[in-house]
This record gives sequence, C-alpha cells and structure tokens, in this order.
Amino acid sequence: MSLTLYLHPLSSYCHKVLIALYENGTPFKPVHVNLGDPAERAMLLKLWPIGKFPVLQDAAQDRVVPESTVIIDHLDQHYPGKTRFVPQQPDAARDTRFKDRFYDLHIHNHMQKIVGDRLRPPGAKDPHGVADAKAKIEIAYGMIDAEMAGRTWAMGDDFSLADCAAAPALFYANKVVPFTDARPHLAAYFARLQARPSYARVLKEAEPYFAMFPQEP
Ligand SMILES: N[C@@H](CCC(=O)N[C@@H](CS)C(=O)NCC(=O)O)C(=O)O
Repeated sequence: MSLTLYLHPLSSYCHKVLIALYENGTPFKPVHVNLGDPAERAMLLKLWPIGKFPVLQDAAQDRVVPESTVIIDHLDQHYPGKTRFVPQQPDAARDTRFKDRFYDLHIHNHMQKIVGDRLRPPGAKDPHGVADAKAKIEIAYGMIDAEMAGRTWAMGDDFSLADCAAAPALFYANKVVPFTDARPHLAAYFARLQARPSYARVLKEAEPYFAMFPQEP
C-alpha cells in the first residue's frame, strides 16, 4: 500500500482528509499519533518538523505531504476517484480553493483558538482572543447561511475540497458557537454533510474519542 496517513482520530483537520479518502475508497494505512508519547511525537516531527497532523506519506511518489488542503490536492491528482475535489476549469478551481481557505481560516482556526483556550492553565487564558474568535465565527456563519440558501454543497451541485473543509470545521464550531434558529440554511447544509456517507463514517469512527473533547470550564 502506497499511502500512510498519520493522524489523531479526534483531530478535525485529520477528519477533513479522511472524508476525501473515504469519498473515493482510496486505500491507505492509518497510523494514530499520540503527541503525548515522546517516541510518537519524534516520529511525526521527523516527517514534518511543524509537528501537526495530518501528514500523508506516499511511498509510490516518494513524498511526505503535510497540510490537509495540499494532501487532498495530492490525492485528487495522483489517486483520482469518482469524487473530484478540485475542478479542472481554472476559475472554478480558484473559487473552490478560496472556499477551502474560508472554512479553514474563518471557522476552523477560530474554533481551534476557542478549544485550545480550554486547555490552557488558569492564569494563561485569553478571554479577549476567545471573544474575538467567537465574533468572527458568527460573521462567517452569517455569510454561509446566506450562500447556502441556494446551494446543496459549498460550491453548488458537486461535493468538493470545500465540503471536506466545511464538515469538521462546522462540526466542532457548532460545539463552541452553536448554530441558532436564525441560521436555517447553515444548519441544513451541516445536516447534509453529516448524512454524506464519507463524513458519517468519519464521525462514527471518532465517536469513541469524543469524551476527550475539552468541555467549557
Ligand atoms: N493547517 C494545518 C492545520 C493542522 C492542525 O492544526 N492540526 C492539529 C489537529 S486538528 C494539530 O496537529 N494539533 C496538535 C498541535 O498543534 O500540537 C492543516 O490544514 O493540516
């Protein structure tokens, strides 16, 4: 088997890549990384000194590919399946990449800030940063709600890279900044994502680990 994915089963950015792999039934070997274990941490740092997962190792291509967006691009190029993640047409490809950036930067990373703050020791918390992250997520929710009023998937009719980015970002964001009744199109889009077999499988596999998700103090 050519592909090995280094991941943590609770990690939202790893979920993004798992969705893409499950969409096309792409064979790969999952390797769980416990960053609390010095040997496992060292193994990840050797592959990618930044020390974040997911990281894909592709033996056939003799490449180590970090960064969820780039991993999905790599899969689309070298292991294409029935679901194509980035359109061939250049303008459509750029729009899809923009939407992927939107979900990563304006939902996902703010959610990580809020969850990360829960893990900080008393005295090292950043309430101003958390309030700012929550306000920015609300702005992004409003934009998504307006856009999804007329769409099935993030880019329209076809499931894409942008939906792989959206699903885990919205799943965890909803836990820290719940969707309200004022955002029906956002909620309906998220329900479609959860019903998508690739993401339903990711969630099912992550279920045993959800107890590790840090709750609001
Ligand atoms: N931009 C990266 C973000 C990856 C990332 O933030 N991964 C988190 C898990 S969701 C991580 O590795 N956290 C562990 C740490 O930062 O020590 C991507 O898209 O892959």
